[in-house]
Amino acid sequence: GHDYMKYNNWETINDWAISISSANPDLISRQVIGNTYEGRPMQLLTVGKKTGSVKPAVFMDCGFHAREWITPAFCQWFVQEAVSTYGSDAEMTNLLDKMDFFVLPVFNIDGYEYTWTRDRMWRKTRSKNSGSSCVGTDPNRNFDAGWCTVGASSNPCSDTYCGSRPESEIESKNLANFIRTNKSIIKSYLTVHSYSQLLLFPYSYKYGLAADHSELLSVAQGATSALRSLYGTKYQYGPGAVTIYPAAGGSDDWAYDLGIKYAYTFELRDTGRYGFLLPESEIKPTCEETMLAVKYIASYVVKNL
Ligand code: 0X9
Ligand code: ZN
Ligand code: ZN
Repeated sequence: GHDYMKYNNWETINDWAISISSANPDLISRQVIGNTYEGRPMQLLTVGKKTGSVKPAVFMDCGFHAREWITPAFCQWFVQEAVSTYGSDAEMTNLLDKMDFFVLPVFNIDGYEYTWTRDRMWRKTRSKNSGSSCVGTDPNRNFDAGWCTVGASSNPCSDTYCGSRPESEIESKNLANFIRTNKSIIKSYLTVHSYSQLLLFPYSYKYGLAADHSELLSVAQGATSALRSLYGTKYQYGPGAVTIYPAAGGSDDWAYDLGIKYAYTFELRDTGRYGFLLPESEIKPTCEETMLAVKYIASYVVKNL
């Protein structure tokens, strides 16, 4: 069964998405933004008080890279914490009254399922590549942002294969189509990865600074200090190219260049002791501290509309 303090497989997460939305009809609605390559439904939850008017929104996805299991756990935690603290936590109540969170708990569902059944360290999608026996594309090299120019490979056997063209992956296309359609209301794009304890913002496909660099930097500083306030977990922050490595085709840079200013990539715990194999005992503290950073960014966004 479903447990917020354990890693849940795709079937359990899918059932959870359906049941938590039907149990909270005033706060959650659910839609499928498309199917994956292998035909699984990409469930998107809209979390926010239903007011009858159009609200600004934060889009957040988890599970881009299949083996980063703490990240779907965080998206599930976020949804549960949102509905259970609405009406008691003043900050969450204000956020859900004034905005919506679009939450995609698992982006790369086929890859995630593969890590449960075949190969725990799988990263990419599970699509076939023509002319190669190697499977999958790195979805975070597959977006139209300096596509395949740096930090990405054109070899289908590479873990950072950029795909045959931007949005060659149906999962990328489904996400990009949803964001393009809702671009006027989406004020922030958050994409959750692991591991390394970083909060990254554009650019990663080039060294040049984003037009909003100083504001992105100061919001990142605020968010990481909120995160650290709970258990002392230290996060580094800065533009992706200089803080982690140059890498083109990421969804954060793509969203930013589309006009979504507050575009951030989280790299959750840890710094390498367990890496992708983060023990289940760290799910709760990781999620609780990350909540503070996400709430900080969202509160900044609502104050600065
Ligand atoms: O390389 C990535 O896609 C991310 N790191 S991970 O270890 N989770 O694979 C970092 C992404 C930073 N943003 C861009 N490169 N656009
Ligand atoms: Zn990742
Ligand atoms: Zn909590």
